[in-house]
Amino acid sequence: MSATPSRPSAADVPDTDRRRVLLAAPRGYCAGVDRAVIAVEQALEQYGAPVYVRHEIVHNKYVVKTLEKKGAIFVEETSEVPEGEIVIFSAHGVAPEVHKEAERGKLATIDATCPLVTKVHKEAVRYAKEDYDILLIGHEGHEEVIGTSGEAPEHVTLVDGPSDVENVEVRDPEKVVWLSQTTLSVDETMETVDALKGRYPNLLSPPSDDICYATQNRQTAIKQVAEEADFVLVVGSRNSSNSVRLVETAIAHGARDGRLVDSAEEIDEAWLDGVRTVGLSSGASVPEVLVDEVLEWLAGRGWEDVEIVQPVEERMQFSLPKELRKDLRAEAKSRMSG
Ligand code: 0K2
Ligand code: SF4
Repeated sequence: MSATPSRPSAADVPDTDRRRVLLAAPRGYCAGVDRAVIAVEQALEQYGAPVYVRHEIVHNKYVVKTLEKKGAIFVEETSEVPEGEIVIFSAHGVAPEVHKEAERGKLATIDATCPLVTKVHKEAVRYAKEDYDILLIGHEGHEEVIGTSGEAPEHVTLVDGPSDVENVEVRDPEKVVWLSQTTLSVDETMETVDALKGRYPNLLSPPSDDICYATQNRQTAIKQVAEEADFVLVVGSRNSSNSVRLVETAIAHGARDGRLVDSAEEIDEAWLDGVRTVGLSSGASVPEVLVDEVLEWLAGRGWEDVEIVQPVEERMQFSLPKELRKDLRAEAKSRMSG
């Protein structure tokens, strides 16, 4: 008598063959992004369209498009904003010169710079006053680095990763401090700092971490996910430093591969050939709706089983920019007549 082969039921599928998603937490919006996006929405409600925003309020295509539909106009320079209008500065911060330009252009401003970026600006001002050479670890051309450097251009030298350390020159090796962009890889930054300390043993460190809590927490979570994930998807835009860092961190911590996608539409099914466990996270500028769409996309292809991996709790909140409590239209008009 020959045995009839029976199809395995779900309960028979060995754990190692299960298709599952490891969903990192915390992920998505941080307190600084939430505050900046709400600031634009509230300005539109309070003053009506248009409201100008200098630079992408946060580095996310979907957020920018959604706010554009509501009446926000994104520009790269304050000189593009008509006299007497309202302009919002992005979460990444601006150099003092930009505030002066806005004043010269008779603009009313709302500063949506994240308070944790402002903290780094203040550190730059303080160390410049004490005549330190400031080694700012960050990515060349990134909006935040441009803003922070602008606080003390004559004191700041940009250090773009460990390989840039050999190019650094300082006036006095005994009077050097390092600061950093808030959205870097924690591990790579420590490598850069170690290399700098090799050259300047008395290098001073910032009084508290410049890489912010949100960047650190998202990297901690993706590291844990990457230990078990074959493949990692990170939702975020290409110009979002913290989002790009999440893919790199995942690959450095065990994921075989990983990709950054703006939305579910960009996922290529071929990436998931032979993949059992997909890791999923999103950058600090990414609304949760985009993660939900990726989860739906995965569920439709057999990855229905979702486990949350949350090594750290997060509860930070910031109050809205104080300028939203004033009548800015009236203020701008009086500037024009004054
Ligand atoms: O990660 P990035 O600094 O490129 O910026 P976003 O993607 O907009 O994330 C928010 C961070 C803004 C300031 O730190
Ligand atoms: Fe602020 Fe950090 Fe968010 Fe940047 S990533 S906006 S520094 S909380």
